[in-house]
Parts: sequence; structure tokens; C-alpha cells
Amino acid sequence: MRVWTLLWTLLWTLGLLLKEVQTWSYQNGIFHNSIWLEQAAGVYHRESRKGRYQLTYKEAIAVCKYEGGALATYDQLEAARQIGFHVCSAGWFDKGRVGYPIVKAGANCGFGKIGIIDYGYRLNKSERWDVYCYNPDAKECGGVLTEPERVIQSPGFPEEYQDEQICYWHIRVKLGQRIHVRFLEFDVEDDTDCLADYLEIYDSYDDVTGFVGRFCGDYLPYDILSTGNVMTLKFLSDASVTGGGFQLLYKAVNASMVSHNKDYFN
Ligand SMILES: [Ca+2]
Repeated sequence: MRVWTLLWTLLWTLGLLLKEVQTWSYQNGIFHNSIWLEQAAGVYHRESRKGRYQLTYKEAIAVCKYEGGALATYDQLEAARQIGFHVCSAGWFDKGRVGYPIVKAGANCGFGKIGIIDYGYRLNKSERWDVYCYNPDAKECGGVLTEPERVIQSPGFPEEYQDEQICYWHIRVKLGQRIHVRFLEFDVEDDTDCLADYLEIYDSYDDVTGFVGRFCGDYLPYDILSTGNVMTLKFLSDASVTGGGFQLLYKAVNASMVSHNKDYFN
């Protein structure tokens, strides 16, 4: 009897998972939900706050350690790759090795190969790359949001946010819907080009494609409407000077209604 109950629960969970998977997006045959996969496998990709390929080996170790993790091993990276983790950026991983995980062969990435594209153990640890970290218990602010309507706030709001925050919010509403974002309050350390603290918005389910804008200062950004049913928000604060934070409201709107120029918030 107990075996049947167990089996039933297992099948049910599997069914739910499969149902979920169907709603996620494939792009060029690649399972493009790397963030969820990152969480599932505990492996994730980070670049320096200064941009791509800026981390020495020592700095790469510090990035992972800061978030409570460690450099991913080759096996961890490969395990993540096998469930679809695909990133087209070379990063440090365990023992001073550099490479990146490729799921689908492409001319512009991975030399047309699939697997871990392995640059090997680097003799020069001052070379600058991104990094692959491993932390199955990573607890960050942000999350995956599927509600049709919700308020998103900077960590600790209405208190000031703290230094050294990294948050990712991935919004996914129903297929055929779009996401309308309205800012309610906004006060993020002001800086030319928003290099210190910022909120970035992507019209996609990752922070790789569909860049919409980077915001800081205390002007309320304009409303934003996604083109599809997914959106990503990334908030980052550096080591000093904070601000009041931000609060915004997103709402799912039916794509067919958008052309009527309605104000969905009234
Ligand atoms: Ca700051």
C-alpha cells in the first residue's frame, strides 16, 4: 500500500514538472531557462560587475565565496550541462581550469562542438575570464514569480537596501500574456552610467538577451511592457552608499488587449 502511495506521489510530481517544462521557452533548440537550471544544478555563471572577462582566478574564487559557494568542479559543470545549462562565456572553474558548457552546437560559440569547451588548466592565473560557481544552497533575494500580478521590492524595503546585493527576479506569466511593469518608488544610488548600484530589466528569461535598460538615481523610470510572457529584473548594489530602494508593480496583460492602448493599472 505504501509503495503505491509513494509511486503515485512520484508520478504526480513528475507530471507537474513536465507541465512546468512545457511552458518554458526553447530558443534555437536550447532550453533557455538557465537560471532555473542553475538553481537545480547548483551551478551558476557570474561575470565581474565591470563586465565580461574581467576576473582573475583569485577574484573568481572571491566571487563564489562571497555568495557562500565555491568554484564549480568539472563534474558539477558537466552535470549542469547535461540538464541543459548552456552558457557562451568562458569562466574559471575548480583548480584554475577555464571553459564553458555547450548544449547545442553553434558556429559562433564552442567551435561547433558540444560538451564542456575546455581551455584547460591555465598557467597564468592573472588571465581574466568569468566564473562558474557551485552552491546548491544559494539563498539570494529575488526568485521565480508566476503570479499574474505582484509588487516587487528591493531587499528590506521600505528600509534602505544594503551593500553588496545581487537579486534576480524572473517573471513568467501565461503564454499569450505580456508583462506590464509600473514603478511606484525608485531611489537607487545615483552614478554616471549607473556603474555603482542599478536595476536592470531584460525582456527575456535571463540576463543575457533582451536588455531593456539600466536604472539608478531617483527618477521614476517609465512603464515597461514585455514582448513575451517572461521578463527578468536584476538588482545589484556595490560596496558603499545605499538608497531608499525601489518598489514596482507588475501585471500580466493579455497580448490581444495591448493594442487598445488601455491603462491596465486602473
Ligand atoms: Ca552603492
